[in-house]
Amino acid sequence: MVRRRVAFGVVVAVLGLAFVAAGEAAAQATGTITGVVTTTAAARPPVRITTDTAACGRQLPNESVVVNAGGQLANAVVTLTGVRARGEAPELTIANDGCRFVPRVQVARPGQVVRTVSRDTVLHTTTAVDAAGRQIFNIALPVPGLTIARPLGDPGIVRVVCQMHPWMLGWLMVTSDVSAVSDAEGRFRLPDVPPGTYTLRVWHETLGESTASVTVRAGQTATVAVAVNERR
Ligand SMILES: [Cu+2]
Repeated sequence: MVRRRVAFGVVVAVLGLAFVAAGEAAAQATGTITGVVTTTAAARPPVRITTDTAACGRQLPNESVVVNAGGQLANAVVTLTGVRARGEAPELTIANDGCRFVPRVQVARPGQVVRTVSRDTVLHTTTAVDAAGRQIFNIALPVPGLTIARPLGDPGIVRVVCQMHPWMLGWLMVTSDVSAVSDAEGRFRLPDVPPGTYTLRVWHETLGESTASVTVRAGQTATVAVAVNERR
């Protein structure tokens, strides 16, 4: 009887190890895509400010194209069309900060709640508009520190505007797909991608769209360079 119990225990332990091994194999069965978005487009001249200059200053950086000296493009949205993002989406905040929306460009999941806050002493609105021109929400932020949360809707590109300051502009790419925004050096990283060959789609607010093909192998990092140039 004792021997039988011991044997049973050993079988359970072996089965347990097999499950752990299978779990690890599943976790490792994905790869990562990293890359850089580049452009031949030049940075734009600063925006001249004529209202609320006490709070906003007389000029602000023009973020419609944010490119460094090496031609590396920030604020481009990289999406792996048809590959669903895994895990929880990171929390999302749009700050009215220095009379700009910070961050300028973000990715979001359908229905995700976005928080918006003001860090300025002037009245701002955070007004989200979908591609068809319909308002998703319109929030007035009269005082610094006030935070308000609202849900986003269906997939698509959402424009964020301030009704007080026409130069203020932000973007949300609402998608269930694996996606990321390029950083100040144009870099992006897409983890947890199942092996396969994909079309990587890159969207930029003024330069338009571009695609690149990339092949992902389990446990490996695929590197891809993609250019988004001005339409002629
Ligand atoms: Cu504003």
